[in-house]
Amino acid sequence: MPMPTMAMPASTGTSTATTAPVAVPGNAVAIENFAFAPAALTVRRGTTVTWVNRDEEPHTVVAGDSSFRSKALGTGASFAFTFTKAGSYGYVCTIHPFMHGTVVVTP
Ligand SMILES: [Cu+2]
Repeated sequence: MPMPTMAMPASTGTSTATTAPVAVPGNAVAIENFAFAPAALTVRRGTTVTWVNRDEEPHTVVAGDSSFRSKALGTGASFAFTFTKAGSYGYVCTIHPFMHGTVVVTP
């Protein structure tokens, strides 16, 4: 006896959310909308961290303990610093002191 062929709806698959927010690569900090993103970054000792200004406004990246200091970064400009010592480095944008971030360097 004939088996009715079940018309299975084409499986379109579950919509896996592959559209993750554009993650900044592990060692990069974006400067966007007057904020550092991520504001807190943890890296291993010896890592070079790069800040990229994605704002229309100039920003700086200046460590609280002066271990690094960028000049004013225009739109699209970047600043890189290699952390050779473990520790916690707080930094600010000296133009907008309310902008601050932290890089934690693990041994
Ligand atoms: Cu700023």
